[in-house]
Amino acid sequence: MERTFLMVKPDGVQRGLIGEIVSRFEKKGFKLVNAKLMTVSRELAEKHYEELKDKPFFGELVDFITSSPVFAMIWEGDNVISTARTMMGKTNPADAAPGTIRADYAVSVGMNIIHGSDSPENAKREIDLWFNGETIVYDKAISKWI
Ligand code: RTP
Ligand code: MG
Repeated sequence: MERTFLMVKPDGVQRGLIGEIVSRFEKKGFKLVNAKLMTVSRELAEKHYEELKDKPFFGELVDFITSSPVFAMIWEGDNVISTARTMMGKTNPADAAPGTIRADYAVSVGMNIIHGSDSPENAKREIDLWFNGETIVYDKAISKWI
């Protein structure tokens, strides 16, 4: 079963959108297998976004992610990596399709509400980085997940 790392960024947490965002993925049929509200160290933010370290906005991006708490999550389900990216919408909310999270709740590329892993390799890397790879097991669940 595929897993991805999603994070409500500081703008989404401060605007009270954690519940709305969790709700969208729950209603879709994905399974939440770990989550935490946390402040982010510069070291963690720089590792998380290391692929972007040469971009002109890297410093601002790290400043933003470390500025205030984020809500970090691991979600599980069929094709959850790409489906979550589709549900999030394009990076720049101005280009995001109506009905996506970024289109519905954001206007700026810097404050675009949510992060989601963009590939199986990055999903594994990010789940290890943020949660030490640990997930919660639903071993007494009454039926198979929908
Ligand atoms: P994310 O990693 O946060 O899920 O976003 P993404 O894959 O859609 O976009 P990515 O290229 O990985 O960029 C990471 C975050 O950097 C900010 N950004 N700012 N000022 C700019 O031109 C610019 N471009 C990207 C965005 O907040 C983006 O989500
Ligand atoms: Mg990205």
